[in-house]
Amino acid sequence: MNEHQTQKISKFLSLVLRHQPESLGITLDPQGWTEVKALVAKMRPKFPGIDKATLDYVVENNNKKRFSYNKDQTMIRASQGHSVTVELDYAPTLPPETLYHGTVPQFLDAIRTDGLLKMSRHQVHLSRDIDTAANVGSRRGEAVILKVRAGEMHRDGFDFFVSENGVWLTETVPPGYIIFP
Ligand code: HQG
Repeated sequence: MNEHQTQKISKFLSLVLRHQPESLGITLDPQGWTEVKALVAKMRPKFPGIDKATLDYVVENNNKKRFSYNKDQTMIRASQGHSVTVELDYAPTLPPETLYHGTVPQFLDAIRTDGLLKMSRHQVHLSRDIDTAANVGSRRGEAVILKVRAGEMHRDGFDFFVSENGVWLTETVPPGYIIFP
């Protein structure tokens, strides 16, 4: 399968597994899982020839490992990034002392006032390394990297979760825990 086709399928999976399952006529269970068989069948008109092996390839080779199967590979879900309500059931985890968030200059005033909010997603997305944060920010313009004092937040009672693909998630980051450049 060529790179272009893989990317098209991956983008489509992000859309239906994170944001608009109803657009394909599938449903997600409370933890965000949907049945592989039904998904493949419903994708076939748009992606002729698609089968479970195609999905295996996309799940395995997606650059951010955005999707995962359950144990017996009958169900699939997005590992993070949802705007629909899901309970991802990741266990609260001790974060590193510092996490990073990449954003852009035009949001800084609002972030100074309100902190980091989840906006349309399910949680605020943070990363362990600066490079990832820089990439996330640069999707929208000139990236600005914010440092988040995650260890201190945790000691103050905030919960952190790490998704199956290594993204750190939390409900909100009040401005006092953010170090601005
Ligand atoms: C900003 C992609 C104003 C925030 C990425 C961000 C990531 C505020 C935007 C994942 C704000 C939300 C998530 C406030 C936060 N006022 N703006 N108080 N608080 N913001 O896309 O973190 O490719 O929902 O800085 O790589 O950019 O989809 O979040 O700029 O991992 O897998 O509001 O999405 O992954 O944007 O990106 P997003 P994000 P995927």
